[in-house]
Amino acid sequence: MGRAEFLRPGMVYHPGWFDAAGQGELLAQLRAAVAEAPLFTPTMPKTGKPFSVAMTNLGPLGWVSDRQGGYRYQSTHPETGRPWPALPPVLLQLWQKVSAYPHPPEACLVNLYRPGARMGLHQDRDETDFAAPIVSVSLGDDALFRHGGTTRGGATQSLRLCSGDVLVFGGEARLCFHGIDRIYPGTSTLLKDGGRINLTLRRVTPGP
Ligand code: MD3
Ligand code: FE
Repeated sequence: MGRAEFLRPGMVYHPGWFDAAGQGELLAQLRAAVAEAPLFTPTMPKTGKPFSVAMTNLGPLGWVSDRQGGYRYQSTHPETGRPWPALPPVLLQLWQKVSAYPHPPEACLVNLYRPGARMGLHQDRDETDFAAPIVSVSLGDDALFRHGGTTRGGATQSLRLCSGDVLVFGGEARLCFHGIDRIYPGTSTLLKDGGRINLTLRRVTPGP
């Protein structure tokens, strides 16, 4: 586990938070969860254009998007109609250690990037609680992550994320523009078919 670095106000980087054994345990738990809540391909509101990233969720709420309903959180999987699997203790413990927030996360969005997948610059604003941070975990192949300020079109900085890295976005970084420009195939052996998984732990509603 490396030292924490502050990359912009509210944004804390913990390189190598999870070692190889910790990454393997997390991946085994994710595989079990994906067996219950299969990956789905969200589509854009209005246009119905598919995302290049496949997704699923863990926890009481999950983020989904489709042409008809747009971006939203809901308690059930959009295809199976079943509740999302529980958040594993290791992720609840991570949140307790790095978030400085008194209530647990309600959602863990799981993003799977196969080679060529990307995520354009965006803000995360579908939650009603912006006081809580968002905590991200990277697994698998390296990725080029880009982050900027809270207005579109401002200067951005890039950071190459590696398997096991953790990022925390609180304060003014909670509403920063961010995205994934590219995946570097073959840079990790964690996923047998390659690719990258990103987890984001989120508080969706204000705490009780
Ligand atoms: C900064 N995911 O799921 S993780 C997302 O790697 C998302 O899959 C990217 O953007 C990924 O919404 C980036 C880093 C991240 C995630 C959420 C944030 C940075 C954030 C929310 C607010 C501010
Ligand atoms: Fe995001």
